[in-house]
Amino acid sequence: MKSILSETSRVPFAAQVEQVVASTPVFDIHTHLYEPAFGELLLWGIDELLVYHYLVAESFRQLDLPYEKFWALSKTRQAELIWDALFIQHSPVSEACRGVLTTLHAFGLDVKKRDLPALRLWFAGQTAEQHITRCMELAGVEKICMTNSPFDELERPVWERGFRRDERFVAALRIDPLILSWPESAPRLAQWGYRVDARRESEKNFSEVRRFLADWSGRMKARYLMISLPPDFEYPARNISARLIEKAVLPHCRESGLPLALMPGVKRAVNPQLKLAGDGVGLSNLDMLQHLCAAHPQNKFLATVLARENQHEFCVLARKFRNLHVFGCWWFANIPSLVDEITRMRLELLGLSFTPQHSDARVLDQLVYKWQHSRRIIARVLVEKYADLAETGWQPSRSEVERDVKELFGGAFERFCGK
Ligand code: RAT
Ligand code: ZN
Repeated sequence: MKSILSETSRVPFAAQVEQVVASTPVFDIHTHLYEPAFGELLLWGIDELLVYHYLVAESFRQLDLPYEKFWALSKTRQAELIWDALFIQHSPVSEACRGVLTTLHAFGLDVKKRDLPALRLWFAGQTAEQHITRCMELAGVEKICMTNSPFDELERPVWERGFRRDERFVAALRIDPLILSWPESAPRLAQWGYRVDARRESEKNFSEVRRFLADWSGRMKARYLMISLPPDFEYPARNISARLIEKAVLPHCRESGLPLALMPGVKRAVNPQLKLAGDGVGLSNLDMLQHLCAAHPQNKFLATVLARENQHEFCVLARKFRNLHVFGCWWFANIPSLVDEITRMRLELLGLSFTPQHSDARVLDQLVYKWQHSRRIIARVLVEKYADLAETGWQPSRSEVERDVKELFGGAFERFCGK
């Protein structure tokens, strides 16, 4: 892979650290990408890059168009409007805009021409299969974890039919609807043959939910289970969400040895007119995470928090609980200024026992920019940390640096999951 790091530093071994960070393959532990068997669910190409929901939110700040009119347009037309509003009428300085350009540039395309039709022409000449290989190579990604939901109407039939797995992709079982919308999810489980009754809480309900989780974990060969949570989520609590976690999800995770990934801080549909782009962030009460880790030492928790103001408390919590693995700078936290601050804080408080980044890519091509941008910052922070050590006379050897970066890029995660 081509080195993406241009900075030379005062530190003699900086170039070596940058080179190791640029070339170490990464396990991307949370994305919204799909393996090829899912066909059109795997998004790629220039129009998908432009209609990414991060850019939709930004473009509405520039457009006067009513929401409904925008949504009634074809994807091609939406992409053109976003291109014009965010790249032509203004300089594309936001992180999500810059990302599109980083990606195109890495493909060898000339961005300065500002020529959308020419870009479309280039993408029209690619196939999904060759594009997967190209994007993974340019990003230095060796394995991709998907986000897989049995509640998704398009995705479920593919799993039910069965298919030959692509070794580059692994699955994570996403269960937001099960936990957060039980009254709507229970009838669906019942329809699928699980004997649950949303009107009455019973041991039978919980054991059937466990059976559902076991069936789907097995079918997907899931690496972990995952839920995103609102800022005010409480645990323990006398509500069905907390009870389902306690009585079904955690026992299933213990039995199967799978971690539970928690992502607190998202306020869903703050502006529903923006659809997928309409979610916001709020400060979470992390007592729930503390209680979960303390009350369930036999369970493994992966977590990332959305609010900047939660990051310090979160790191301190991870120092207290070895059944908690910190990962990624998530969504609104995945901007250079915060990735720098958060990665620095984590190294200072947790050493190398965490996973600094995941891409959250929804469009295949985004792997390229998300990883190029993150690698650059991770390298810069590591160089500084090694430089601080060097002042004491402690010089890291190349193999030590390689070992450390492997830890950060999937090693620590795999070990945590395998324990
Ligand atoms: O980052 C995103 O694309 C968000 O829309 C969410 O998907 C978030 O990452 C999530 O997994 O809930
Ligand atoms: Zn996500």
